[in-house]
Amino acid sequence: MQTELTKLLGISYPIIQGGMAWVAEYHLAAAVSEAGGLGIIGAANAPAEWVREQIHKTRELTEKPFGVNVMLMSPYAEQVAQVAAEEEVSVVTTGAGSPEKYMDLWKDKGIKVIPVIASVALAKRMERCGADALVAEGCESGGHVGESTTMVLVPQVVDVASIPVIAAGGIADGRGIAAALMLGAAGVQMGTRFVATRECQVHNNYKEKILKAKDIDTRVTGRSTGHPVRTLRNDMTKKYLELESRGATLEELEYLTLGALRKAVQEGDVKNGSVMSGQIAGLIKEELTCRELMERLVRETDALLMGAKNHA
Ligand code: TUI
Repeated sequence: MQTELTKLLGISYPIIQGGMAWVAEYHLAAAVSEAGGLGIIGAANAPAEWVREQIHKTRELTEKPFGVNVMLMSPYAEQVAQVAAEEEVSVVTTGAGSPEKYMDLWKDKGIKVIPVIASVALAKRMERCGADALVAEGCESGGHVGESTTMVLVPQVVDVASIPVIAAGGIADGRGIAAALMLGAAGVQMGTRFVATRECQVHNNYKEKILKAKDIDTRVTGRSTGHPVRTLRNDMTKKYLELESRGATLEELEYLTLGALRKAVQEGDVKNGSVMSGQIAGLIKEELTCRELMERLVRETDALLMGAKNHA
């Protein structure tokens, strides 16, 4: 399973964990890195000092490389960007915007910068301004989504990029990983699959909702506001989508989602909270430790790649 990505990052397997808001904290990040992938702390809307503390706590649990995801719409993005540089984390990934203005700050510290992008145009811009790799994230993913699916986005990004491309969105097993590699990706990023792991600290109701989800159970809210977000369907999405179709104001809609992710992740309110999840939740049937999961993913992928070789 050695690829350009494992070489670039100094990791054993080309599998990175998504920097999920409220979910990707130090227990999970350290466990993924210890299992041979790349763990990532999701800064989301958290203050910079919380992020610094998370970095220190991760370092107490692992000596392996890990990363920080900077959510560019956060009011603290600037300070979080500074903390990532000061702490000289191995990798920074970014989401929900363009990280151009922070590029030199990170590159000067030797940090590998991997923007998450959802379009070919942004992929080109990111390579031009010095990105080391790209995560091409299809709209099957959970949270803030773009327009194109993974199947459509990844090969088009691969065709214009000369840096490694990491596929994300809709991947949760060896079949997905092998398919991503066939599309030209050098690795994958998975989010939802890592939520259903033992080391992930989300409320048990959140994990159960993912394990029980069926193929058609996600919804995208906020298309009308320009902030489309994919979550598992519940009372909140029902109300939101009704209001949205009636042309509700931004204030009314924001009221419904205010603090909704925290409510689901920490309080386990999966009825009124925002249970961000990718469409692949329907495929996920059991909670595993990160090490069990990683071993299974590698075994499944290797078997498929071996089969492809024997057929050639
Ligand atoms: O960022 C994500 N996923 C996220 S961020 C997040 S926190 C949040 N919660 C509620 C509302 C909004 C955010 C939850 N999930 N994925 C990476 C990603 N980035 N997907 C799409 C994009 C993206 C979108 C627009 C990247 C850049 C962009 O515009 C760039 C420009 O041209 O300025």
